[in-house]
Amino acid sequence: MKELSPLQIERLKYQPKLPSSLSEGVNKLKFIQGENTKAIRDEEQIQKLFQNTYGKPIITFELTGEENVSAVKNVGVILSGGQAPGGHNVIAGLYDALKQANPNNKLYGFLGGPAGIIDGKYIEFSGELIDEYRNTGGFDIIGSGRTKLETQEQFEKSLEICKKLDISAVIIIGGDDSNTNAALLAEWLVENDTGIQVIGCPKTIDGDLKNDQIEISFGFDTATKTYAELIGNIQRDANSAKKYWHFIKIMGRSASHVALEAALQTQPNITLISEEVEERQMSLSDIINYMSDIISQRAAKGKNFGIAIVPEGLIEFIPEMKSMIANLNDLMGELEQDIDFNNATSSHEKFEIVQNRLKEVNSKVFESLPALIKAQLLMDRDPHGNVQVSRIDTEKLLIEMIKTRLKEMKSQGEYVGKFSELAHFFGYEGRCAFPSNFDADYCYSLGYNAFALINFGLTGYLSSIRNLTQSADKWIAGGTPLTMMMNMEKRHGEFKPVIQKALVKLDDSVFKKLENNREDWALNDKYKFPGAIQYFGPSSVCDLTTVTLQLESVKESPQ
Ligand code: FBP
Repeated sequence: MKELSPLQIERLKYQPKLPSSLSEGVNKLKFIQGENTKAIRDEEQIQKLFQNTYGKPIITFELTGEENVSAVKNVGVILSGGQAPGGHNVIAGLYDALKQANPNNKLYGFLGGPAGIIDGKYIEFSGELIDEYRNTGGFDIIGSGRTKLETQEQFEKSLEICKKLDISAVIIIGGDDSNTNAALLAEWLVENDTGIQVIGCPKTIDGDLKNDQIEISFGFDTATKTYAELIGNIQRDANSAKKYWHFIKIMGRSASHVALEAALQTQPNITLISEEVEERQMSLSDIINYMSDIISQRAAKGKNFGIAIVPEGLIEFIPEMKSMIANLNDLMGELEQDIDFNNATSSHEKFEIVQNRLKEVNSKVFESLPALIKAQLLMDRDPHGNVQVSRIDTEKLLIEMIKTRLKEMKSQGEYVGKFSELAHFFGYEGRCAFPSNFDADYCYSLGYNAFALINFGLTGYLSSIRNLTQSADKWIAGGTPLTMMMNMEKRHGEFKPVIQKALVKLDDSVFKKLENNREDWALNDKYKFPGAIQYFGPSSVCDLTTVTLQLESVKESPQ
């Protein structure tokens, strides 16, 4: 018998809230069809690749007085990609809706991510198992993985296991890459006349799976609140001891939504935003100068301490780095086959081979980096071809370069302070936290709604719950066609259909809020202390959504 903490015991009892349209179960729903949709870009190519699932209408559910009878439907679910708080509630919502529709329905969980459906590894969920995981963080109920589901052979194997278990729908809970997989699988299953449906659920702490229809991916709320709590605590410590500069790298593979949200909640001295660095074409030395100037201005006021937030994906947005990493990514495949590279006995030898094979301009950039960063850049890519930025110590790179710059400034009489630094990385600390009330409710609703989409025979849709800054009863449930979010992008050297990542927009109110305040926050200590996520207490604290969602829902310029 597992021992539970007092909070675990209390959270198991929490009853997540549902939109009022879903509150009477899935048998009393009707769906309203919007207009047919188009891909966000490259319409023609996407339409050609998704001939059966392209261009479907947006769906909204409404309550109806009539009761529909649901046929028996077995469903399989996959957790895909990085953990995000609330995944277990998606499964709980799905399970409850499925059993409510017809107690003979069965829910299967594929183990270890998409690999589970390919390898035929699964469990059947029971009510007891689901009850153990309600409102808990993590994906440990069935595990997750990053296998890319895209080949004919993988699809055939998936079909085989679905047939064996009499599964008529598969739910893929994942981010942009995983939902791209969902779209491909949905298309293949229709093309092959299998009758099996595929529905996606928008997951990722990164917050970059969003658009007009998907206001936010789940997990962003809890993860950012967790990081903001930790940053706030560090700010108090820094402001008490007044002796350290804390450099905090914040998770979020490409987009800086997580760093931006955490910064808006805590008001640190420096916040870098990768998208701004790219748009303003800031070189690494521009960034170092910007940060060193703030450090020096604070030192002139006697403040040899501060907080700097660094988004995890920064390195890929610095123009000279971006070009070098793209060149390196293309080279990685060749290097895997390269005898000299594979036989090299020291890192130094490997670096030399890489330098010789990169284009001259990129080679110089690579050469200028510390050995630690060079080695990290040469680590394996993930199955989708992404550099694993969570494993690159960008914050340490910045610290080393700032130290050199401050020395220079000191020698020229431009800096009078003392620089003692500490590096942190907040990522894994937030991905499996107990979901906030928002994420617990949102995820449960996403799962519940996913079954409603299945029940109406839909496929190639993302479960969508909108109007999220309102109370849960006013949330709008429905479905967004996956092809609507797609465009063509280069992956592993080839153009492929993918769901477009939503990056931070510099003309948006969320970034403007930082931009309008950052000078003040840099020199005057305006630290905010959000504290721990509250699960019980006033709704103004417990059910509060993120600053990002609030600002995006208002769409007017903030102060
Ligand atoms: P997803 O896009 O799969 O949700 O993953 C998000 C993320 O947490 C990123 O922020 C991070 O860069 C990456 O996963 C880390 O990957 P891993 O879990 O494989 O270490």
